Order: sequence, then structure tokens, then C-alpha cells
Amino acid sequence: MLDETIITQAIIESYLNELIKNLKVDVIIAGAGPSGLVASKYLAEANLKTVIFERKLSIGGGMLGGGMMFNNIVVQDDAKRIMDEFNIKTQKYKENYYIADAIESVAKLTSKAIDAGVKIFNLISVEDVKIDSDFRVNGAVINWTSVEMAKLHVDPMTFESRCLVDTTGHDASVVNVVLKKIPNAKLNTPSGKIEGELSMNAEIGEKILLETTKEIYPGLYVAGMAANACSGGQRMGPIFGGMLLSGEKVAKIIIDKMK
Ligand code: 48F
Repeated sequence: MLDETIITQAIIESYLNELIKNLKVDVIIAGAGPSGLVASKYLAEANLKTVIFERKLSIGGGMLGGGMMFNNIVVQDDAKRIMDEFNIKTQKYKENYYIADAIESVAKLTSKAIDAGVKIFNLISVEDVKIDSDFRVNGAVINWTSVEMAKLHVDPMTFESRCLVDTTGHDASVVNVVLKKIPNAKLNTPSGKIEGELSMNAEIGEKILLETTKEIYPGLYVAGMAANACSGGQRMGPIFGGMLLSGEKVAKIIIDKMK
């Protein structure tokens, strides 16, 4: 005999318990694309309590669609070791170019992050940041994506963290909110504002990404495409090594700072 009430109660109770367990964490990551997933695994392995809020139903961001929906991805030599660490199969295409299946890549990034202890909540958007009295970021203000989509007037709720990572991709949506809502916010960029992403150059974009991955505002870090969008880096299309290395780098910066 299966009892629908028990099924419903099991879901509601366990979900709420998970939410409550994550009310106060070390690191909140906005966006479960490749850079956010990689960062989360390394942070959790360093015993930092890490949670990801992902706006969409699906996990993986732009990695899932490969290039123009041909869903294979390319990685270069520098990042091959990270593919190996996540147990993602790669095939050498030419010197310095490896291909991998986009779906396998997302599945394994996700699975290894979860195995390391990361909690991922999908269908939830980070719509604002929490700040302390010195305007340092120390949490995320979140709401159901469906509320955002329907433009319902429903107040969000707040989750506290020692720091927040914006891995929301091209939109850099959390950094944008900080600029808009914190008076005189000055980013760690040449102009103190968002420089904006530059047109495609895979070679430069991938290299510069390791410099643009950083603490961009007190308590707020950027990685992945959001980092290049903030600091005026080139876009790079469906080569993903930089995203993996950027996720690894932001985790290292945070671990060094927090330990
Ligand atoms: O865009 P996305 O994959 O970010 P990434 O890790 O990787 C970029 C590449 O996919 C690709 C590229 C490679 O050369 O340029 O574009 O930098 O994933 C970003 C994730 O963040 C979610 C969004 O749904 C996506 O899954 N997201 C965006 N805004 C929010 C958010 C938000 N405000 N709150 C929560 N999630």
C-alpha cells in the first residue's frame, strides 16, 4: 500500500529540513554552470559548507548545449587534469584539443560536487545580496524562479554566508545588483564598474579569465564568464577549460582567505 499523504509529507519535510540546514553556510554560489560546480566541489572538499542556488530547472548552464547545440565540448591541455579528476572521459582530437560529451561532463561535475558535500537547490534565483553594516556582502537574498518569472509581489528570504560567489555567466547578475543597490559600490575592476564582455577571442579570453577570477567586491567573488564580463575579458565560446580552471581558482582564493 502506498500512501500519497506520506509521499507528500516526506518531500515537504525533508526539503524544509535541507533548507533550514543551509540557512547559514560558509559559501553561497549563485549559478550551477561549469565554473560554479567545479568551485563548489573544491570548497566542500576543504570542509567549507557550500550551497549552490540555480535559477533554472536544469543544472550545467551553457555547458549542456555544447557549441550551437552540437553537444560536445572542447577542453585544452591545461584543464585536462580537471576533467580527469572528475572522471570525465576525453578524447584527444589534435595536439592541445580534447573533446568530451557535454551531458557526461555536466552529470559528472554535478555528481562529484554532490559527493563532496555540496547542496544544490534548483529553481531558486539569487535576486539580491545581504550586507553588513560596512556594506560587505555576507549572504544571498533568494526567491523561487517562478515568482520572478510571474513577476509576483512576493518577498524573498535570506541565507547567510561568509562569502558569495557569482558564477551566473554572461549576465553577472549578482555583481549587477551590488552595483545598482549599494551606494558608491566600487568593484575591483579598472573603472570600478562592470567593464562588459568583449567579442570572441578564445586564446585571450581563456588566458585572461584566470586574472579576472577574483574577489570583485568585499565578500563577493566572481568566476567563469561572469568574471570576464565584469573585467572586460573576451568571450570564448564552447571551449570549457577556462571555466574549469576559473572554478578551481576561485575556490583556492576563498580557501586561502578562510582557513
Ligand atoms: O552560463 P553558465 O554556464 O556559467 P559559467 O560557469 O560557464 C559559461 C559557459 O557555459 C559558456 C562559455 C564557455 O566559454 O562562455 O557560456 O560561467 O551558467 C550560469 C548559471 O547561472 C544560473 C543560470 O541559470 C546558469 O545555469 N543563473 C543565472 N543567474 C542566476 C543564476 C541567479 N541570479 N541566481 C541563480 N542562478
